Amino acid sequence: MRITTDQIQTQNDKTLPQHRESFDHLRLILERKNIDSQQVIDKIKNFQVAIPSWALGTGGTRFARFAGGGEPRSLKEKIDDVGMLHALNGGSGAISLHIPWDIPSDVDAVKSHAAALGLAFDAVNSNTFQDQENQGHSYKFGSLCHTDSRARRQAIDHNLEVIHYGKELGSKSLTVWLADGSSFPGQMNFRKALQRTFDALKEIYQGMPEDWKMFVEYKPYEPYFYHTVIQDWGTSHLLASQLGERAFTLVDLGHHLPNTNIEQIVATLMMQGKLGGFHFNDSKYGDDDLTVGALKPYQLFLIFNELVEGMEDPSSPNPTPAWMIDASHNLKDPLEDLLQSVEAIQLAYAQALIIDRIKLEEARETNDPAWAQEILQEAYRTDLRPLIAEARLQAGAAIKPFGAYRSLKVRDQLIKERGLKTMATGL
Ligand SMILES: [Mn+2]
Repeated sequence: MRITTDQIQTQNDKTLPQHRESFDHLRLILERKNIDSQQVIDKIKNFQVAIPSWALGTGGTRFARFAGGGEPRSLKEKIDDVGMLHALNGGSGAISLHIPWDIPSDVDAVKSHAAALGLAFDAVNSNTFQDQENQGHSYKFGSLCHTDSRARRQAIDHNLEVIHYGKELGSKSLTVWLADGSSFPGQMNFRKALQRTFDALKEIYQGMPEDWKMFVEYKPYEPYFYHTVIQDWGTSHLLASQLGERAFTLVDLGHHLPNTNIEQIVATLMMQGKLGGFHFNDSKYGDDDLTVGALKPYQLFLIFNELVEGMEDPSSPNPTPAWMIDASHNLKDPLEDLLQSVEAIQLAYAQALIIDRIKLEEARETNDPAWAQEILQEAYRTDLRPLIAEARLQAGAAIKPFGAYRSLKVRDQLIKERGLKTMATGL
């Protein structure tokens, strides 16, 4: 299924007069603050968040999975779904593939299908956190950290195979997230496990093309509950630094213990030029993988404040990070959830772009915390939704993507096309 420009146009016609009124009003408010709204809009239009191929189906918990109906049955249909998201919001112009759930069997067909929908291939993701059928060695006790060199060899070869698929599709980066760890004290030798992981990553790193980047993701616990080999940003940064200049840390918002100051981690990594990838989601307790901005939109704004500072600093050594949504949808329609997530990301980004950075630095230099808070919250509390809508309108997308999605009855159409009891590959 595809959403046509005519359908978008018809939807937009309904809300255009109201949108014009709201946006004109906002533009005046921003003008009074000496903010050029078009400059902000252009940055929003250029900001593309990748959708992972596993996010289009219903996610489960370790207890149950309640399929939602009309789930994509193939990689082609997953690309169709991302294409629809991109048609609606103009901000989801990339897909991040997971291997082996989504092995492209006909590379040329997959490439041209994605290109026709305006989609690029972002980072490719390996999977050594579960055993595949007919796999020679189990990952039950780890992959790159495994005590058995044959299991490590298999995991290294898998990552090299993922790079191979990525190369064919035009990806430029590999994301490595390892579930490796232990659940009981004494089970694993911390030092040996980290050393083995480093040695294996080195081989994978050397197997990447010259223009590729490696993103090393960290996570403090889960699926193992006592220790994780790459538990935090410090360990990831240590590995990335030793691997080489094309290895970076990847920050996943859900991969921190409660109340961690993620914005500070972002600032530190960008200062070192080592923030390579970013996974968006939201959480209350752990790696809850909820809709971005559903719980802590202010924290997201504070994180974007640091991201913008790092990205706008001409002397910053940090490349533009690869952005991806990494969430699971076990209650909502995944496409609706993703539309909400992208909007929350764009809003936080826009809010961070209108912070008066000169005044903020003055407040900091004169040790004036009250004034600093005023400046931050002045930006945060400005309703920029009409500006995001204008960015979408200019990009040929929907003024109100969520409303358009419901009004077009997309899910009903998908159920008609694909059936009620389809099941997307993934978790
Ligand atoms: Mn992640």
